[in-house]
Amino acid sequence: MKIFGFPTSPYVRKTLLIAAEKGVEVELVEATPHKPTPDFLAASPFRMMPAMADGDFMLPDSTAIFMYLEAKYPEPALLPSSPEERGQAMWFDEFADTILANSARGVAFNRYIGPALLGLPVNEEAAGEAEVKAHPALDWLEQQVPEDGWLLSTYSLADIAVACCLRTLAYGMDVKARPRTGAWLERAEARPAWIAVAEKEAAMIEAAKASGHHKAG
Ligand SMILES: N[C@@H](CCC(=O)N[C@@H](CS)C(=O)NCC(=O)O)C(=O)O
Repeated sequence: MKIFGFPTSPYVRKTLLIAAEKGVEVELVEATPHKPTPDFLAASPFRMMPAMADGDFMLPDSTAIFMYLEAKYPEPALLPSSPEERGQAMWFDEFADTILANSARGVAFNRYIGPALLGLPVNEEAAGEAEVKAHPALDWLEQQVPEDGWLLSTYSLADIAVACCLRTLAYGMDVKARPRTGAWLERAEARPAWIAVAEKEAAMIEAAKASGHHKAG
């Protein structure tokens, strides 16, 4: 299975992690919305990453890809079984993908991703504005995180989506300052699937820097 994208994106990281948790082998194909290849465009008509190609079947959108993988590879389940927790898992996914991601993007892009990978100057004003918006979301999250274990009764899409977004935010600010959130994130980061994806991400960032792609913008 191919995933198109760049793993500093929380959505791309989310799909890589879901596949890794399920033991599905993935070929990560570097793709950016700015310079889309024909293959990437075929899978993602609106140039958003990630996109997936599983043989001839193509699908964009991290949550759509999650639903596909959960149905195709049901074990280990990444959606809890009760109706209540299923609803909550989708809400955490939505919270991560919209409320949290909106600020993560501004903080991470203006402090790290733009400067390190695209040759852009640090934009502290824009990063600071985004960071102010991140705090209410992080405060709310701190109240949801349990002292031990996961956001819901089992490790699920909820943990994956939120942790992936925090990982992007961490490129530009401290996301472990809140104690429950910090400890929960460290539990998530200790999972073998997370470690494997983090290694892929670090390697792709180093390769992008070394090849000078960032200078070309
Ligand atoms: N709902 C989508 C969001 C994907 C998304 O916004 N991806 C960003 C990268 S982090 C992107 O490709 N943006 C390019 C654009 O907006 O043109 C998902 O879950 O995959």
